[in-house]
Amino acid sequence: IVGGSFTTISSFPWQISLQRSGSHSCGGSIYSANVIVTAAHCLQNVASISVLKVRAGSSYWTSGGVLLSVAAFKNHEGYNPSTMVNDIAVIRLSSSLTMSSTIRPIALATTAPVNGAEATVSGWGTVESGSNSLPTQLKYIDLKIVGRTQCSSATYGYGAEIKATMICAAAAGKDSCQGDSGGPLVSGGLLVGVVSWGYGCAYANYPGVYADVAALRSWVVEAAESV
Ligand code: 4AZ
Repeated sequence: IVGGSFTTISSFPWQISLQRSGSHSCGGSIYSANVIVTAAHCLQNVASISVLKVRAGSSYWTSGGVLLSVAAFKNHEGYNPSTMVNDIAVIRLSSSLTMSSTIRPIALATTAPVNGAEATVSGWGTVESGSNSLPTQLKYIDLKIVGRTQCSSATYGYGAEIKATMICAAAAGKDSCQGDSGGPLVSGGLLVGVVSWGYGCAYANYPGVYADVAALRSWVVEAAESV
């Protein structure tokens, strides 16, 4: 998270840290007691499912809360790593989470947020473009939704790279960044986006790009039942 503030998990109890071989690699959101929503690109080239862990209920990716194993995951069948279309996945945990003030699911948006709506993104990702160190404590920023039509317009640098299952969000000097991928973009108390990609982080005219949860909602609901 670039330009963000430290926070605690009680304010973002749906946030999890997806870890690979003991290191934080991506964010994710609690969908139900045993299902996590994250980005498909976070699960590329997983050699063995045994290296994956999910930490829930902690403000720190390094310790606290609970650390669970992964029983299975499913990437969207239409995920395309070249275009980043349909960059969404579900993970089934090996045991169920116990809900508390620091662990709870977030509901999926049914309609895309309107252009200009306020939205909040959280994560343990890098605090500047190109950095290779992660903060240990959770951070967040408030952004404004940039609708798909606006995000692909000449106002910004992406043009036709913005596809039907993507939305954007931006604010001056603030952005999600590497290590925030898979994590939650929340507006009106609903999960509206999953951190997906961008040209660097917090560069002018290049908003962060998110998987549009409303557009992908029916896939998530079905995949959560069958993963
Ligand atoms: C990344 O490298 C990444 N500014 C994630 C999010 C954004 C950029 C890059 C959005 O995983």
